[in-house]
Amino acid sequence: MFNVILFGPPGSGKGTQSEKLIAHYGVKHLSTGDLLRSEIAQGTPLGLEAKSVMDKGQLVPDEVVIGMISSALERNPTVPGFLFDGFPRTVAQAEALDKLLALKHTEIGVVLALDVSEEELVGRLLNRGKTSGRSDDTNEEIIRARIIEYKNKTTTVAQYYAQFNKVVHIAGEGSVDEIFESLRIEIDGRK
Ligand code: B4P
Repeated sequence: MFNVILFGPPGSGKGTQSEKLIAHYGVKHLSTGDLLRSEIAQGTPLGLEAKSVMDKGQLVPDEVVIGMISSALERNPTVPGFLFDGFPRTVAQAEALDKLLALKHTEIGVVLALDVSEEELVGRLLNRGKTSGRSDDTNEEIIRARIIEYKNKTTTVAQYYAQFNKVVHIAGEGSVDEIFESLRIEIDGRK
């Protein structure tokens, strides 16, 4: 089993590249953003709580997302690997993930970090907001709050995995296919 974390700020291309990686490698995609939006769409109590936090550009509490990932791992015992997209976003989430994977006698193979400038991120997300129907993409203030939340709470996740030499930085600007090619080379070199 080879497990990958796709890491980067909001709008860096995690969701976009995940689609290509799933098609190429057949891995199981676990996006906490998608899982949370599904709870919101179903109007569950968890979804209602998450929506109020996400609409401010803030992170949903660790215990909520760790619980969602733990259940998702249990539901998929036989996949060839997991692709974590938008998770972990805090060091507490990263430590919890390592423990969950250790229980399954596996670990993170590589953390692929997409580097994109702040102005490019804001432009991409405002552009997506025109059609996505996502309330957290339509307001520049909320988008910038998400980027600040990333800098304050999520960049430390890369430092956490760097101590195990698992982080590779990838230029996240350019065509979607060029970026996918860079990701593919890194994964194939480590599997
Ligand atoms: P997520 O759903 O994870 O979404 P994201 O970070 O906004 O976007 P992503 O990075 O996947 O988007 P992409 O670049 O592909 O999180 C949303 C919210 O959920 C968070 O703010 C938080 O509140 C909550 N949440 C999620 N996980 C959590 C966790 N673990 N803990 C706590 N809270 C959590 O797409 C952006 C746009 O760029 C698209 O329009 C795309 O077409 C475009 N694009 C992509 N690649 C491009 C390229 N190469 N060139 C030009 N445009 C490109």
